[in-house]
Amino acid sequence: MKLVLIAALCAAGVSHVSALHAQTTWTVATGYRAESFHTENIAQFGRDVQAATQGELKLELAPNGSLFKLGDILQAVQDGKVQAGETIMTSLAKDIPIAGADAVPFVVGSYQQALRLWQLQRPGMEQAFAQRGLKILFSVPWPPQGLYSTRPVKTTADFKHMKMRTYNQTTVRIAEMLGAVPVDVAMVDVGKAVNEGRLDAMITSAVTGVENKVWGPIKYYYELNAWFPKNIVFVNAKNFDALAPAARAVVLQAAAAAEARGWAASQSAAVGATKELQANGIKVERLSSELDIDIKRMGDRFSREWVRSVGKSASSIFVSYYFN
Ligand code: PCA
Repeated sequence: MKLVLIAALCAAGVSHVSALHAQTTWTVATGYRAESFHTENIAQFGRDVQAATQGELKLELAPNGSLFKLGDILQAVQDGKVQAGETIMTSLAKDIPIAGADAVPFVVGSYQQALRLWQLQRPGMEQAFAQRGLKILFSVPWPPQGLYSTRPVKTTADFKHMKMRTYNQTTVRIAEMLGAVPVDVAMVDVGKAVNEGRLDAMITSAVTGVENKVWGPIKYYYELNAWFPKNIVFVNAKNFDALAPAARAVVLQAAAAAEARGWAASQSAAVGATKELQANGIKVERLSSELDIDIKRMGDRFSREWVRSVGKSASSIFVSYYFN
């Protein structure tokens, strides 16, 4: 008798709670640290969504590759193993060729140009994501990519046999063209790899160098301004479609705000980071004119290879980018 009563009370309690506060939680998996400006921006997005839906939709972050490694996040969200995620767009280039557009060297030289490229890239990306049952929420760039080195580099010959860190197809190809040895290291492991002498050079942003405290072994940073790779935040479309229409609208509105806020955060992080590298003893320099010419030539070669391998969708993005 007593047990029946308790069971009845519990059942009533549960249905009462779910009727009043139907609550959904999305976990957002990312391969970057909680302190990264990208992750902080996603956390703010989550707070905005939670506040605007009055707790109906809650976002929980799984940073640092704790749930899935960066390279596995797209598939995990696609397979419904986690509701939402963030990855770096260029890592998808093998499956979604136009995702590689933002890591073609020396096309984009400013945040304004990076935004223009994103606007041209977005429709194709949305289509490719939709085909995988995914919905894009927003995309935010890393600051411009520069070159780090443990020793001064003046000509391409200086790179021979250097261990060069890679994180996407562009960095692998550049290392190959330079005769360096490509070494794939996750962003969160860069500091350790540098300190253990596993890396002599790398192309990434000033922000990433600061976050990994690469000073000590790394002595030089050359401001290449080579490209502005973007991270992309997305959700499984089934989870998005399961929301009430008002909550869907809230998510899209908060995503648009997160995109704008993220671009501004990237820009201000970029300014502070180069100064911090300098303050920690890294020499911030320009490339020698010889190396500059050779690296630009490699960039051109990479662009040609990329457009040729991707085909029409790549050339149409670049034709619009350059001529419209
Ligand atoms: N940081 C990330 C991607 C680009 C960047 O600036 C990394 O180094 O992996």
